[in-house]
Amino acid sequence: MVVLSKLEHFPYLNKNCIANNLLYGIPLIDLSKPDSKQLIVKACEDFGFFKVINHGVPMDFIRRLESEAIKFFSLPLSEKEKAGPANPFGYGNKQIGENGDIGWVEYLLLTTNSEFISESFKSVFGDNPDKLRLALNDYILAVRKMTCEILELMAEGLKIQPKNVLSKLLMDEQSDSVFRLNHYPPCPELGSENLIGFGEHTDPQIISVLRSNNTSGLQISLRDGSWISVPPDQDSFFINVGDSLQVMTNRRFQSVKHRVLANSLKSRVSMIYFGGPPLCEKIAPLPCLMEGEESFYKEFTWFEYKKSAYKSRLSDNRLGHFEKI
Ligand code: GA4
Repeated sequence: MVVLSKLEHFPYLNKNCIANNLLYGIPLIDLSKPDSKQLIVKACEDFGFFKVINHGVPMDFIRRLESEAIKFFSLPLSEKEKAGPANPFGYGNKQIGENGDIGWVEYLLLTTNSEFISESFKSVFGDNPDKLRLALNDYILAVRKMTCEILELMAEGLKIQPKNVLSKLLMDEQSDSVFRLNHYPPCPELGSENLIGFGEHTDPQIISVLRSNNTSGLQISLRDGSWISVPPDQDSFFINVGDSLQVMTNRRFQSVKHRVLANSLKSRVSMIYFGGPPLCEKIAPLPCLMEGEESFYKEFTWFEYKKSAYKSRLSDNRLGHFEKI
């Protein structure tokens, strides 16, 4: 009985979610349904996180990128290291960022802006025309398109005009977006202990779009501070509200804290698109959402926020420095 009365407040929870996820499900948004605008807004307010189905990204693009990523991560370490270090872009292993964070993960970090992957890729892999590069190109363009559709539905749900206020930041030639391929190798010695694959953090950008294979590990933090495991689903995407969107909505949405735990038996492969604005863009609450209220934040540009974020540790509260006292 208690469960049912709680669920009434979460209209996006369908039977599928309830079966998958016990008491608190993960909000599920069907992009082909007319009520998705309102449900996206509700999911961002309640969780800063939701799962998307009927997303329109061709399965072939997803499978091709996954299989190329697996081929890359299967190379000998010495080969992979030729594409490193991930500073700012390239191959990284265990070390996350520059400030001492460590995880049970190896990854490729790439920029997606203007000259796009070919340039970023050349600096990482040299001139080698590569199937991975082509797979990345198709995948990122399709995922960016879907992300922009989601941001436009969000703007409509928030009654913001024009509806491309958010999506235009990702479509801008100067958009400072990033792409990440993560590989979490299995860790058989684990036993019942939890090993951190990627420590808890929020994403600094506007929005992040994650797809993984069918290996568990991702957890999100709920508003009460508890952690729940997100059941993996290789056919869906998972959307995170980032710090910048928290500021642009003056905290109506909050960026979601998340982490990844290593799995003792199966390898986890995830691919994440981090949609960011141009470096010179002011990150401030959208005036139409303010209704006479004060901004919780000082004025800053994405460049200033990013610079400060990259000096922080993963679990730091990065927005703290930018709050008005
Ligand atoms: C988290 C989101 C993205 O993965 C990322 C990460 C970045 C990195 O791996 O270099 C950061 C992290 C992320 C936030 C704080 C800083 C920077 C590691 C770190 C300790 C690419 C990003 O944009 O911010």
